[in-house]
Amino acid sequence: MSLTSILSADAIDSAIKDCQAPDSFNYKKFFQLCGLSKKSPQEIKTVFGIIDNDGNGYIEDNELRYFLQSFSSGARELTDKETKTILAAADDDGDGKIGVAEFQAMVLS
Ligand SMILES: [Ca+2]
Ligand SMILES: [Ca+2]
Repeated sequence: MSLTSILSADAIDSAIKDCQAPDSFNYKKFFQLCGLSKKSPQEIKTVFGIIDNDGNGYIEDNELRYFLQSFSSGARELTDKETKTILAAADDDGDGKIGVAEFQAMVLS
């Protein structure tokens, strides 16, 4: 399963280009630009599974760092500040990682 089966390559491109500068990542804008915020909860779950690289059911710090690269292999890594911002926004139960329901809520927020 690849992301381009859910999102258009063009939309991913423009979402990645919009946050090329370090610390310019805005998750709301990114999910809108790449089209994910218009997808079904099931499709968002599939995308979650791609970002959850080790498949343990959570997106953790180290996977968040490579968040953009899950969408496009040539993209930059997220900065510490950016990963902390995403975690703070998504981690409702405060366990320091993002579960699938938390991810769906963040994307659809
Ligand atoms: Ca994981
Ligand atoms: Ca959590």
